[in-house]
Amino acid sequence: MADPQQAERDYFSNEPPPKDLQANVTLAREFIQRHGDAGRRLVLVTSGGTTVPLETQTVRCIDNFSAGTRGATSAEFFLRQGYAVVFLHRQFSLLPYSRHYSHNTRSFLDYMREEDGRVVVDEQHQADMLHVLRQYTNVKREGRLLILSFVTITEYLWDLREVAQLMRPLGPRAMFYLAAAVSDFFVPRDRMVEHKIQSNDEFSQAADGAHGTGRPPAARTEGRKLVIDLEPVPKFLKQLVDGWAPDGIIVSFKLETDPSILVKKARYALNKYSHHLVIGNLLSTRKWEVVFVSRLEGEKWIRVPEHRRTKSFSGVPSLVGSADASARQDQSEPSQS
Ligand code: PAZ
Repeated sequence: MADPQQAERDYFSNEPPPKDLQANVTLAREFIQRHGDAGRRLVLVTSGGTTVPLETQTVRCIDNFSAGTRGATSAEFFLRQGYAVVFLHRQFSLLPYSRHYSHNTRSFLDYMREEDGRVVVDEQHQADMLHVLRQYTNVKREGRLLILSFVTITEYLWDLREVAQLMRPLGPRAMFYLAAAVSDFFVPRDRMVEHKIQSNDEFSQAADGAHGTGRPPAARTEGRKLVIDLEPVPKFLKQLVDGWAPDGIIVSFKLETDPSILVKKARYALNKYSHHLVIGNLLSTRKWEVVFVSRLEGEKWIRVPEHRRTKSFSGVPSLVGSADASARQDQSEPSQS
């Protein structure tokens, strides 16, 4: 089996950092230091899906499913518990607080009307919006939410590594809550074609020798077929647990579609990486049930009662991966229909 440290060195020496990495690191360093000095608990919440670009000048990519609902909702709950939150999310996926009014079947403009030349919120939404706005304003005033974004798997991993290393001195006051849907496969930079992959042979780029490697590009046309030959992304959870933040509290998520393997795979991840908690969920039921798998408590299912499931408004789950989520939701979630 490949040495994880060597795999890390290879990955980060081959895959270039995102353009905004230094800017993100500067913001994160100040944020972590400020809250660390104040004795506050910090959580890095990752959210949304990573993309795998097929071309350097990317027209096409492979995406991982996730709207960012779990991450954005969970971030709100951490903030309510007094945490400072670094919210590392897929660009344009759901954000804490604004999620209540975005990515909906209705536009945020539908909550408002014009009155005497001014914009006002409709009466029926006043209470809910005020509730959300107050939470958001408090968090903003206290500077407890730092929002960073990624698009590709490589951007995600660079940001994760840098932020985790900055959080390392906080020890167990630092939590990592890894709800992002991260690709297991990718196109290495030295096997990526520069330009848009052509469907017409006449315009195709050289089918072999990508970047002088002698190996064919990982995504290419052969005849009229698109052939995609991805490589595995190194398992960075191992590096996070052992190297980047060895004293941090680490919570990973496991998404499956086959119910018969969910718990097995969650247990496997827990044993393999020796972190604190794996939260398993199935694609089809993730909005109302999750399973917590930990060494201390074994396997524990948390479900939103059936009569409450239909209550959540579109795009917002009833369950965010917290033991008393449904109870707390009573007090905290706006009740839109
Ligand atoms: O963002 P969302 O609420 O639509 O979905 C959340 C989720 C299913 C992506 C998350 O709960 C999760 O399981 N993340 C880890 C996915 C993975 O196994 O890589």
